[in-house]
Amino acid sequence: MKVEKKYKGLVIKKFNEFFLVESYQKYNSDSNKNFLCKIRKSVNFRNQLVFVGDEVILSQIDTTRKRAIIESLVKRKNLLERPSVANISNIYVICSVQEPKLNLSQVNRFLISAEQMGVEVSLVLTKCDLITEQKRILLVEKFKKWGYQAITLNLNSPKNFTNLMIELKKKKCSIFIGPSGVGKTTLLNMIIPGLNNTTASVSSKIKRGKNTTRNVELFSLSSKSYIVDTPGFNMQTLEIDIRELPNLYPEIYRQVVIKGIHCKFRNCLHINDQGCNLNKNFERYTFYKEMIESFKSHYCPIQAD
Ligand SMILES: Nc1nc2c(ncn2[C@@H]2O[C@H](COP(=O)(O)OP(=O)(O)OP(=O)(O)O)[C@@H](O)[C@H]2O)c(=O)[nH]1
Ligand SMILES: [Mg+2]
Ligand SMILES: [Zn+2]
Repeated sequence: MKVEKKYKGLVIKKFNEFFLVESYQKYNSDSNKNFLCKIRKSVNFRNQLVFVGDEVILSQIDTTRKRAIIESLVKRKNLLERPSVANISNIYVICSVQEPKLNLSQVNRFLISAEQMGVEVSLVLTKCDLITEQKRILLVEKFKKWGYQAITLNLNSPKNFTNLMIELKKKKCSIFIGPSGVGKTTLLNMIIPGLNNTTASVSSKIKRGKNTTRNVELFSLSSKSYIVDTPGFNMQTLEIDIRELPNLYPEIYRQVVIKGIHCKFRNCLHINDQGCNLNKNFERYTFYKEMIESFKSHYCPIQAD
């Protein structure tokens, strides 16, 4: 049956030139609200410009065959690159404490890349059943100093999963990012009953994940809440405006914005700069400094008024 009206929907999956769109519209008693869609040819946006997480307007709706055409794109709030996902409200950086081993420099890079999006960032430490309680507490203390209240998960303790699930249900669209093999899909399977997405054990040879998840897909947790599972990736390059970097470290941001410290130069990068008043006595300062130095930019600080 063809419907004349236009529906608004959410892109939940993308493959080749097709998009799976969940319609917001309720019709009849049909519980399947998903439509297989293509983009209208005459529209002046190209295929690659519609991403998972985008809201779209559907036309030429065939409710029997579950087909429709994407007529236009609703203005998006943000776009995460690598993997490309639109309209994210929360980022969960997922890292395991063992198998693969926790790599602090990598956690730092994931957090910085997440902070760049300007949305709420949370840190989740998985596989805490593989370390002692004492070690777990030390890690929580460490990340508190980094500015994050780490959520620690243990496969043998469902309580933490339940708490996280309650939290996720309050968020609009959360994304799980982190290296391969840390347990992103395992977590998703526990949160969404009956999902049963493929997971795989970490390679015993190379002690790394096997890149089990291949696609970006949005899963519904409740009618107003979604989660995106992503393929694990080890971030190599970060593209950040050097002047933005101090704002992406809570340890620096808090000193500048909350405590109101002033350096001699406006936009001071806090690297041996003359007249810098930042308290550099925090663990991640070395990472920060290395990151600044790795961006080969000819940056000139601007003198404060
Ligand atoms: N011991 C322990 N193992 C876990 C835990 N969470 C996940 N695992 C195991 O870790 C392995 C990798 O889990 P996945 O969920 O496939 O990891 P992933 O992050 O989705 O990996 P990619 O899809 O490759 O990015 C599986 O064998 C899981 O059973 C945990 O809390 N404790
Ligand atoms: Mg996975
Ligand atoms: Zn400074």
